[in-house]
Amino acid sequence: MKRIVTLQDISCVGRCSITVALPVISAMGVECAILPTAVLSTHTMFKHFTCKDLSDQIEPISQVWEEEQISFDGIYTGYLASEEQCSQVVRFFDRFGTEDNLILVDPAMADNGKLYAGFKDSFPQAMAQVCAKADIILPNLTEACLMTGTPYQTEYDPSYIHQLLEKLLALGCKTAALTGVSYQTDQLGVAYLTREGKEFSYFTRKCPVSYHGTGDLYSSTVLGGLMRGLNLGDALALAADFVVECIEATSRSKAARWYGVEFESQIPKLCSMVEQHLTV
Ligand code: PXL
Repeated sequence: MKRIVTLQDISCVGRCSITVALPVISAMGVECAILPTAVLSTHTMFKHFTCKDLSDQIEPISQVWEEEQISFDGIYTGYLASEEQCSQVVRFFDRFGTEDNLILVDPAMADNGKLYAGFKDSFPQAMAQVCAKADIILPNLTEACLMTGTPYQTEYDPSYIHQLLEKLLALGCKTAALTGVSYQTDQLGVAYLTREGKEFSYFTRKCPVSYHGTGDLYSSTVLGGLMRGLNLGDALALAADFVVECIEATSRSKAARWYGVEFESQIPKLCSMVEQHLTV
């Protein structure tokens, strides 16, 4: 069985970051180790929240893992709480990254043209250093614009997306995949470009509602798919289809909460979607 480690926060309530990555990646048949970077009472969309920074744990935990010769087939990072933490994650990549393992970075820090609460304007530059070391990065349009100094637009054409992907590759990553791409009002999708010039996009129907944490759900599913041996295009497509299933299930649910997507009820479907992809 493949083993990955994810470095991101634990938001105790709110269905994002580790509370999404752990169940989803495990359900996909991949061991999911965690390195919690902070503990929050909830994610930062709530009016009040506590946050205990765990930056000082990254070095000692890494040290012990190194002594124990623990290795990972994948390293996956999401929300990081500070610029200092971005530097620590870069050091972690230098320590545990190898020729054979995969580094996936979701620079979760912004949406709809704005940084999340609590980040300074200089934060995207620190996150760009994390992206520079990745095999695959998965920013949304806002994050891509902030890291590349590109004006954020809500209307654009395929050449704008292509240029944005080129600028993301120039940060240093091997493959850049942009989420939240939409050329038609009823479609939403993902577009990627590799250093070798391979380009691909995949679109699903666009749901009329949106929920918090779907970016984390998307990245976790992509990573699980890649670890199970899917190629990147298939992993991106599987994850997009799964997120749509989760959003639709949430919008049908009378008990749904405002703060996250009800992915739990869709886990059996995820397992069969993975098996279907593997048997094609
Ligand atoms: O979903 C990304 C995310 C993760 N962790 C925390 C967040 C957010 C988004 O707001 O606040 C703590």
